[in-house]
Amino acid sequence: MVAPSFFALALAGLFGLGTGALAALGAALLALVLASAALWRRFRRQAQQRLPPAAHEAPGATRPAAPESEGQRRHRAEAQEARERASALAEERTERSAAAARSLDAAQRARLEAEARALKASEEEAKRLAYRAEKAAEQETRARRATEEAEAIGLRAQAAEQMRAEVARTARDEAQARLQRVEAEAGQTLAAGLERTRSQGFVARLNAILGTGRTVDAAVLAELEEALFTADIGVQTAAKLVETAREQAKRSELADASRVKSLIEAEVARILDLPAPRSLEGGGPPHVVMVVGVNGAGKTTTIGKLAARLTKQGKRVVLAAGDTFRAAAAEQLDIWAERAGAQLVKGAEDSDPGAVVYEAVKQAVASGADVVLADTAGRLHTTAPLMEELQKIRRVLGKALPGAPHEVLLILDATVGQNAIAQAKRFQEAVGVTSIVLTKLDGTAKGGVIIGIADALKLPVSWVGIGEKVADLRPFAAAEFVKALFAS
Ligand SMILES: Nc1nc2c(ncn2[C@@H]2O[C@H](COP(=O)(O)OP(=O)(O)O)[C@@H](O)[C@H]2O)c(=O)[nH]1
Ligand SMILES: [Mg+2]
Repeated sequence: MVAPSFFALALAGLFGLGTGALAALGAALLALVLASAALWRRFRRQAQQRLPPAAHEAPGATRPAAPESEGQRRHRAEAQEARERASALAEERTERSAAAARSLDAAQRARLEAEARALKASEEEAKRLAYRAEKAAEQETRARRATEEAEAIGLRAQAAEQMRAEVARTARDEAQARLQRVEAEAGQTLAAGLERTRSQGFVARLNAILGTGRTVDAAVLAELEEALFTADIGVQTAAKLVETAREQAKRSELADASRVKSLIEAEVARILDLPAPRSLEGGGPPHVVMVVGVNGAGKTTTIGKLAARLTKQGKRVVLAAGDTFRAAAAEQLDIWAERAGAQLVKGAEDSDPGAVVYEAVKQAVASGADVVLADTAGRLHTTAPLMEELQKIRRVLGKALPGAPHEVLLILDATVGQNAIAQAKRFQEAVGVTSIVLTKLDGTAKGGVIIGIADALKLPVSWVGIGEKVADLRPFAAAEFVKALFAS
């Protein structure tokens, strides 16, 4: 558009046109531009109307009508022929009637009139024939349309069926992949998970003192006492173990260090071997588990691991997102639920955790689930309100299902060492813990704390966490644990 304007200006300059003529030229150019824009729009509209129908439309919806069948064509031709005959007969009849009217001879008039009547009858007959042929053609059209419609419905049903099969196949594949993912996560061995406690913690010190083939004399006993008291097993327990060693030293003049070591090992095994209730089964159904512990101890992770374990066994699991203080907590649980194939019940952020766990138990009862795992908040554990909150949740669970919770799992982070013993005391007093899950044993040398907890609180350990994978949550067995811990 710029180029023609320049061109016009140049022309005007060249021929010395006046400003009036220049304005007229500009207006003409503008009109030309507007007209071509309108033409272009019309062309585009027409082109769009000519576009073929979209490919995603339902099958049958855009199918063109099928060409006429042989029968339809024959009936239409018959009708046409009969109509033409009728009109020829009508013409002829009109002529006869006119001739009859003109005739002066009575006999001739009577004959002509009779002929006109006969023609009328034939004409009527031809019209009836035309009508019947048309009707037959029409019926055939309707029948064909019905067949086509039925075919289209069939096609649509077939497409819907294919879609359903595809969705089911995808869901099955996803479930399979999820299972394989969970199975692929083999986890580490117990001994490897306890490596740091064994090589840097109290076992290492024990080995340093008793593993050298020394005779256990007063000096060795003093060393042992110091090592055990500064370990993470708690004062009471340390004293008990030192006493075991001293007894042995007293009994034989030349107490063998390895003998003392195995005595201590046996004593640890005895302390840890508490009668533990069966975990994750026995109550309900559904068996309701309330999971408690301070923030970051590993509650949500442990719930996820337990859920994955249970669903793998074919159990149906409901997770209750009872930690409503942290927005991310429900999300974290959501991911685990998805991964494990468990059902998640959650509320809005800051909603009443009691309401969430109540709803979860009710849904689990209604759907016939096997286990409910209820997550709880762990913040402000040193102030009364959290403990009161947990007591309330406990009561609410009992209201939702008499006898629930059937299990209260206390999650303790092994890395906090002796602090875990104090935590266990508080939770035990407030909500009555049935057993302990000791997490993060893999990341700490303070694994000895498990002995202190079992000894001081007589609380059994049901599970231990030795890593982030599903398989890294192990059912606790005292003998196996002690063997892995003291293995050299
Ligand atoms: N290494 C290791 N990390 C763990 C274990 N259990 C939990 N964790 C991690 O500890 C952190 C806190 O866990 P979370 O479940 O969110 O704690 P919650 O606040 O008690 O729910 C997460 O990063 C977990 O992955 C374990 O046995 N070993
Ligand atoms: Mg959590």
